[in-house]
Formats: sequence, C-alpha cells, structure tokens
Amino acid sequence: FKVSRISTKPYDGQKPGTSGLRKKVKVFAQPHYLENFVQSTFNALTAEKIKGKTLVVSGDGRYYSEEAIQIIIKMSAANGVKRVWVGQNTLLSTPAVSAVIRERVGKDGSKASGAFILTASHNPGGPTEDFGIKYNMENGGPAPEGVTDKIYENTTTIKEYLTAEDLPDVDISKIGTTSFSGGPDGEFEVEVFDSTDTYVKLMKSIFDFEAIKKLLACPKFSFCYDALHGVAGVYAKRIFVEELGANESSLLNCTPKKDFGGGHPDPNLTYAKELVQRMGLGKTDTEGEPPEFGAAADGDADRNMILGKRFFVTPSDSVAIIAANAVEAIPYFAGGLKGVARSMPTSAALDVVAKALNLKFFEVPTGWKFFGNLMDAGFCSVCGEESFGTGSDHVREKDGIWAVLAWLSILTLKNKDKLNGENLVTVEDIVRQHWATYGRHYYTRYDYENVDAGGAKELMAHLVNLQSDLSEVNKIVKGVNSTVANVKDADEFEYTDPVDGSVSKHQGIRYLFEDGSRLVFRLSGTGSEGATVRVYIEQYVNDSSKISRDSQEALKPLVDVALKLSKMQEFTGRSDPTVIT
Ligand code: VG1
Ligand code: CO
Repeated sequence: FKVSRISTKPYDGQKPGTSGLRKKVKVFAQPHYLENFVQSTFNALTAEKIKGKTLVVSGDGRYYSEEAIQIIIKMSAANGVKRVWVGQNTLLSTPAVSAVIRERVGKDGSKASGAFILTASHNPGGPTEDFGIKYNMENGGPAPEGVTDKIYENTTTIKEYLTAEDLPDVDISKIGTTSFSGGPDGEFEVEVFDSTDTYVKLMKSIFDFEAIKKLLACPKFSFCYDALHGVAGVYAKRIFVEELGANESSLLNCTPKKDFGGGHPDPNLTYAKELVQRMGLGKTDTEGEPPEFGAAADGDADRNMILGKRFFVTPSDSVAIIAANAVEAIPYFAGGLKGVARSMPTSAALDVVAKALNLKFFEVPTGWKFFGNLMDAGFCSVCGEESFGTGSDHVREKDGIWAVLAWLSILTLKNKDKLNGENLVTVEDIVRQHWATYGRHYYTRYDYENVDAGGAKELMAHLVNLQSDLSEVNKIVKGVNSTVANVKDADEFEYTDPVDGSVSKHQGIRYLFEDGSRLVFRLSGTGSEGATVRVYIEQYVNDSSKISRDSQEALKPLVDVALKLSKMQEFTGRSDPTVIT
C-alpha cells in the first residue's frame, strides 16, 4: 500500500474533555475531522511510540464506529504502526480495552502499547447523537493531561495527515488476521479477536466464580442486569449466563445497538427506566416480587448502578462498602488493600472506611485518569466516583461488570451459611449495616443538562466571587434555612499529583460547612452541546436514630441553600434539574 499525505486545516474545539473528545456524529463526519484528531494524537505520542507498535482500536459499537475504525486502520498503517487489534464487530468495553492493553499477548508474543477507544460513554448514540474518541496509554489508562494538552495543541496547528488510501476495508465481523505488505515500514496487520476472552479470564482470576455460582443458583436469590443496549450486553451474556449460570431472562437490553435503542445509556434512576421498574423502584408497582439484586451499565460498560429490591445504592456508598468488604469477599484482595481513592465530589463515606481500616487515602479530581498514577505507584487498590464509577487496580479504567461481581461476591460472603433455606441477607441489609457501623453520608447530585454555556460560566464565576466573603455567604445560608450549619471554608479544588507532581487547577468549587456537609459545583467535561452544571450535595450523620431518612428529604435544606447561593434559576433559567441522582 501507498502512503498519502493529505492537506488539512485545523478545526476549533478539539480539546479532549474529562474523558476524550465527544461531539455530535455530524461534527465527527466532517471532512478530515476525525483524521485531524488521530494524526494529532500520533504526533503527540511521537514516532518512537507508534512505529512498529501494536494498537487496539475498538469501542462501544455506537453509530459511526465502523467508519471510524476503517479510517484509523488506514492512518495507523501509514504512520508505521505494525499491528492493529480490533474487537469483533468493533466491540470492546472501556475496561476490556484496558485489560487487553495490559494482559493480551499476540501470537508472536506482541503486546499492545495503547488504544483508541471509540465511545461517548453514557451519551446517547445515533446519526443525530454523539460519537467520541480517546487515547489510552501503555498502562491501560486514559492519556494524562500532559498528553491530552499536547494533542489539543497539535489540533490547532495541523497541516497534513498520513493515510493509506488504497488499503482495502477490513471485515471486522470475522475473527482472524489480515496482512498487508508493501508499506514503507514493512508488513502491516489487522487482527480481529473475540471481545470477551481476555476480560473474562481476568475476572475469573479476581473473583471466586464457583462461590458466586452457588448464590445465583439459590432459589431465594434472583438477579437482573440491564445493559441499556450498550457493549456490556456482550460481557453480561458470557459472564452472568454462560459462566455463572444465571437465567437468560435475567438480562435486559443486552443486545448492543448503534443507537442504544434510542435511549440514554446512563445507568441512573432516570434513564435505566426498565430496570428501575423491575426492581420495584418505579412510580407504579411491578407485577410480582422484584429481584433481590439488580444492576445496569452505561454505553461503554465502565459505569454501574447497583440496586437491591426496592432499594437504590448511592455510588459513593457502593465504593465504601466494596472497600470495607473487599479483603474478605474478593480473592484478588486477600493480601490486603494498598489504599483507596475517590474523586473530590464523591461523598466521604470512603474516607470513614479508610480511617477505620487504617488505609492510605487519596482525593483526586473528577475523571478516571487521575487514579492511574496512584495505582501504577502501588498506592491504591479500590477507587470510585459518585457518577456510578467503581473499580480497582486490575485495570486502569472504572469497570461496570467488575462492580457487579464485587457486589455479588459481598452477597455471597454474607450469605455463605444461608443458602439452604433461611432468609437471605439483602443488598439493603448490607447497606443499612454499613451505615450503622460507619455513619451515613446523605448524598444527591442535581444535573442541569444542556443549559446556555454563557449563563453556566457566569454562575461559576459568581460562586467563586462569593467565596471571598464568608460572612456574606453565611448570611445567605441562614436566610434560606437557619438550621443549616455555617460555611467554614470555601475554595476551588486544586490537585497536586503525589506521584509526578503535576498540578490540576479549577477542579470544582467547594463550600465546606462546620458540620462536615459539603456543596460542590462543577461544569461537566463530557457533554457535546451547551453546558451541564452539576451540583453535589452531601451531609454526614453518625447518630443511629437519624440514618434512616429519605435522602431527598434529609438534604432539602442544603439543596435550597445550593440553589440560592448559585442563583441557579437566574443564571440558567431552570427551575428544576434535568436529572437527580
Ligand atoms: C462525568 C463524571 C465523571 C466521569 C466522567 C466519564 O464527567 O462526572 O465522574 O469520570 O463523566 O465517565 P463530567 O465532566 O461530565 O462531570 V464515562 O462513563 O463518560 O467514561
Ligand atoms: Co462510560
């Protein structure tokens, strides 16, 4: 094949956000748009990290993935990449990509040095919806800010890209290797492989599948998993049904679709409607008794929502409960946890566990890329975000299926003597027991999606301004509700990476109250249109008579304060949030 140099001009706005570049499909489909980003990535990595190497290219299978993969294959060949690995039918979950980079060995002993992940994660897909791309490094984790900044810089000056125009399209529906000769750097190869093998092997090395199987076989236990038509379905079938013996009818929406069946593949109480209904949490009653355990994933299967019968587990509690039980419940952690970490807006439930168990603890900015350095340095085993992301150092991404297996392992542990008749310990029991031991962090997040970007910026600027005068802040607080504690501190979160010393500024506006309550305000970095304002609201109670309230009710005074302090309605024109989690 021949290498062509194609002239191009920069596009505005190719700055990767919290997790890669996400735009409408029609933006990505403009001439040279994707090509500019891919070439800018190659240039940022430098030829040394590209030439002769193996790259993984796959994703959640959303609309435009097939076209994008063929483009990236041709550009890889032209840039001197030796080998491209593609999951069958373009499919690899984000955590599976991470696992493939870290674990998979090719026939000739080759290992991957990085990956393009094609996903916009929890954003909807289809011709009028979102596509996305991000680059992961040789440790299996998202490119750090140093690299994404360089990629962005390159997109602003790019003049040409390299591609192999005459390379025929590769059939990515069939497993096998296709070789092409005659390139300037010798042979080039595309290998299409099974999307699940490497990942399933890894999961089997972490969890006790035999024990979990017994729980699933117990007549008193029932299970339901909703993949929201994302890539998780492929793994759910293989792991829950084929390996663990769950009934096929336990699976909802487990056939991946390019447009996620028209839905919003975000596992929360608003968008995972069918599962919420089945678990008895819907507005109307379901027919019959809901399952004991339910879970859902987002489009690329790195997120998870955990539900019990008529019971929602807040993600911030979920990671704390996993950390508290990991050593006993999960063979991978039998030797102990190296440490734990959470993102800043995530509740302090994990902090309390870390303290009680005397574990190293870290608070990082939003986005999984910040956990990777801690894990590589051996500082952290389990980590999580309030945004339905939970994971461990088995890969360098959050992992939706892993979180479900972790919960199944905890349920297995708590029920090990009960499988022959007695009533089972439920998800709700486990959470309530946790609150009784460690106290409860009431937690909620209000999202105002797709508001005017200008208004959102002004709102944030106003909140920063306000921080200079806490007596003024406390006047507003007391004016809204005199029972709310005083604000004792307010700042913008800034993070210095303890491993490489890099500094990330402006990572969210915090208001910290005397009783430990917190309000956090951030703008989303994953949207593709307008702006999304996120408000995180948290309150800790350690008095056992106060841990059983409804969380929206308990948090109402703080929510009122948040809306007043931020002048939410004034700046965004919204009287209500789009989503409450
Ligand atoms: C959101 C979440 C963040 C998560 C990120 C990627 O980012 O808040 O916690 O890491 O999505 O998740 P933001 O900037 O929109 O708040 V996913 O599942 O899109 O890879
Ligand atoms: Co995701």
